[in-house]
Amino acid sequence: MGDALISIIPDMKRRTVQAFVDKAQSLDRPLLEKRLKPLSLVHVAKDENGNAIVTEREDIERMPDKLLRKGDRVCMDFGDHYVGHVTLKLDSAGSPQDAPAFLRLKFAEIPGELLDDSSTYEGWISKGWIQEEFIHIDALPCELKLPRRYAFRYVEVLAIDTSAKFQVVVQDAELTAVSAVSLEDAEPIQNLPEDLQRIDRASLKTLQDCMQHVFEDGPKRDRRLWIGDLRLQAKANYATFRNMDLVKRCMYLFAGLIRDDGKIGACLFTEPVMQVDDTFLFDYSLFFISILYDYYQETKDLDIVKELWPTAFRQIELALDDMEDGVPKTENPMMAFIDWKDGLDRQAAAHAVWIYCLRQGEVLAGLAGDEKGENQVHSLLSDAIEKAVSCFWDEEKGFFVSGESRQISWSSQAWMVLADVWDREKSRTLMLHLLEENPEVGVSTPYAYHHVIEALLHVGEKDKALELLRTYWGGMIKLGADTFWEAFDPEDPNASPYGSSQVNSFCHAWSCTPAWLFREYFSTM
Ligand code: RAM
Repeated sequence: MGDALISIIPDMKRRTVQAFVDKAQSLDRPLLEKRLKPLSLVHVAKDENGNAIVTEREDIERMPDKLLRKGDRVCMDFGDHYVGHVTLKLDSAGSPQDAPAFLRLKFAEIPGELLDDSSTYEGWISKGWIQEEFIHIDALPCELKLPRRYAFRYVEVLAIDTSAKFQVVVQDAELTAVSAVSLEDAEPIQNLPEDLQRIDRASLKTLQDCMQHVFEDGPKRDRRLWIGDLRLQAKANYATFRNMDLVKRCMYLFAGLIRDDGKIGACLFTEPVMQVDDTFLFDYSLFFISILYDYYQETKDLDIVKELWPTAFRQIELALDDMEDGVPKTENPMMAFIDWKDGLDRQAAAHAVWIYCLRQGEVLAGLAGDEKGENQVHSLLSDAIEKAVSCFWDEEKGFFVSGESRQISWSSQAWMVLADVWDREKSRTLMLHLLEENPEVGVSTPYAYHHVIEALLHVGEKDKALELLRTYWGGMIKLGADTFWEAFDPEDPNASPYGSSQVNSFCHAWSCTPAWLFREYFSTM
């Protein structure tokens, strides 16, 4: 299990900048709704490699003929991943219903979740995330309108018990799927080979299903706005759906819901009340700068830069509290996020994020006409670049090293390349050296893989980038993914940052980036 990210600050003081929250609220739009029915009934079992697969399909018309006795089940397949609200039409058959029908409902993004046993769950985040309901129904027939919103493709109804006298029948099911965008809104891409088209489709679906009233990280879990995810989603959205208002809304939410000293949180809640979480991450707070910078590059909206630059600049000032002698402090191993990789030393990568964001901050300060801020950022940047070399570069090894253990990791190299610490040629050599040496501390999420691939593209290594993208995201497709997962280790199908893959999200925002990379770098294949 990796490092847990649990932050509890009981006396944290929050500040609301009402004007920003009001703007965010004015940008909230009703979601698009689509009504759908299940397409077939399925049976799921493990194949010889231990992967859960659909082994049998039946016509959905046969569902009302299935009379469920104790221990019987039906599993509906909606044909694709969706996010939405479900209503089941249930009935009874046989003699009068002389006892409550006791049912278990499971909602699964991938077949594997149907075979999971939630009673064995022992991860470090809440079991409440497992999409499973235990329900007693006193009187059949009934229309069961489920109160939660689910993210799923499959719905299983198991009759835990009926009685010797009656059986349960699932007559029908209906889903109202919701999203801020429709797949048809996405900028199409031509000439992609078949396997990449499939990756593109799943990336778009992932992004679509995460775009709700905010950019959610995952519609199964955590169903909230995380800034590191937002940064990648916004970029992918610019290349595809181009829903600018949703990005703008999320920026105003982060700027409007802050710690009392102006610090932006790692994530925020919009329900039941709007509030910033008491979790802060060095890289995530700084990414506010990056999101504003990218938004400006897309829209050339100078007004919002002027309006939000002070909030962005404050992140730079406050980041200094987490630094010592010009580099990020190391006492808290989860001070920055970077990746879930077990044992990852995050210091060097965090320092690189600092440089990356300072570069963008310098541009924003100039655009906002903040000369003093621009000078300050400029001098911080020169110092940071110098420190990157003096504290983290190991000339002999030809790698950036991190922390006291002088750890060599993939993420440290990728981020230092993205931060342009070296010129392009030297960065290219570094990336090739990384692929060749393949240091042990690799990457464990599509989030971190993305940054390695972006670093390869940044130094012009398109073929190598594509190869990695193809095998990694293609690996999920081979395992039947309709949408891309939060965590994927090709060597270990059960990998999870949380101690159990039962709570993993299989439609996760930060995995949607191939749709952007294809359009930006590979549109003329
Ligand atoms: C998890 C979520 C989210 C991510 C944070 C750091 O809770 O997966 O996407 O941004 O961790």
